[in-house]
Amino acid sequence: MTQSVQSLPAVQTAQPTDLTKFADPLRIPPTISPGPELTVQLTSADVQLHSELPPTPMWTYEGGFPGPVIEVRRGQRLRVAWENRISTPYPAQVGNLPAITMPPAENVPGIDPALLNQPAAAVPPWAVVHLHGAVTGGGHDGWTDNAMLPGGSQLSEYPNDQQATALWYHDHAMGITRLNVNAGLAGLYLVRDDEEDGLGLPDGEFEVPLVLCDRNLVTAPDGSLTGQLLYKTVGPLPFSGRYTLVNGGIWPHFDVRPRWYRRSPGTPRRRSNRPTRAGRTSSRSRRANSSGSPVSSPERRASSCTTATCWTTRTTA
Ligand SMILES: [Cu+2]
Repeated sequence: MTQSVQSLPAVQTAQPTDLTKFADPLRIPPTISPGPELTVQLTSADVQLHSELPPTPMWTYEGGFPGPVIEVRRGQRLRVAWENRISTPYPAQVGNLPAITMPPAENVPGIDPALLNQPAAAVPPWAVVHLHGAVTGGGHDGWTDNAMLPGGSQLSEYPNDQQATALWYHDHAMGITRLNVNAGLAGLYLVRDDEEDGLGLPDGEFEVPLVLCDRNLVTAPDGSLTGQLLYKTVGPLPFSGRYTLVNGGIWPHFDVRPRWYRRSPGTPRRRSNRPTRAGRTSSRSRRANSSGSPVSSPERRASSCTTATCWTTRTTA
């Protein structure tokens, strides 16, 4: 890992047919405001990540990527039955590159079939749901060994007795968490409370849930994108993919009005699959946005408001 950048071997950097940036509108995942009990099914689904791509086979919560936003009040005890109804093999290709290159080859779509990790791609739909950041009992925490195969269910009770916050639920299965989250098993979970209500933050259509992540894609022999996900890493390094997704769409745009908005971000973060909470729009986040790679600090507890000046937005009257 002490190799200098200059000494790294060069790689083929020509991009195959690529996708038009900001062509598709931002999707907003549905919000569920449950009563005391809720059933969420893990299902196989084809998801349209970009209008120029064929649908992408994924493992999802309730057929969407990200899954539905689950919204509760502080102190609202919620029992969730997470039902594994996944019916397809692992939907992504998995491969590992032997060496670090510059520019990073793991960001390039496609992979040499000789580098595919066939055992990894053959993982069964063995899943367990963890509500990241929730104050909950150990028996309901989605421990990594307590995974379920298709036909099984996980029953978890969440007291939600904690400050208003944006959490995320995601897969947590021992040894394959990264693969399962990459396949689409992630969603937002919002805890509301009276203190938050009193802040007068933008709400309704002006509070926008944002789930940020990146992914890579498989290519056909002619270089075109097939739509299938590609989990390609180099050595022991974390995943990093070429395509930035917001709410399950690659490089979307968002039409806004010239006023304050509140973001409710959380995410399978691009490198570590950790969640984020963005603070006020900062020079750092603006720089990140202008490079096309939004990266936020993990698990910040600040409120998050921004004016409609971000590059992903288009102002309308
Ligand atoms: Cu987590």
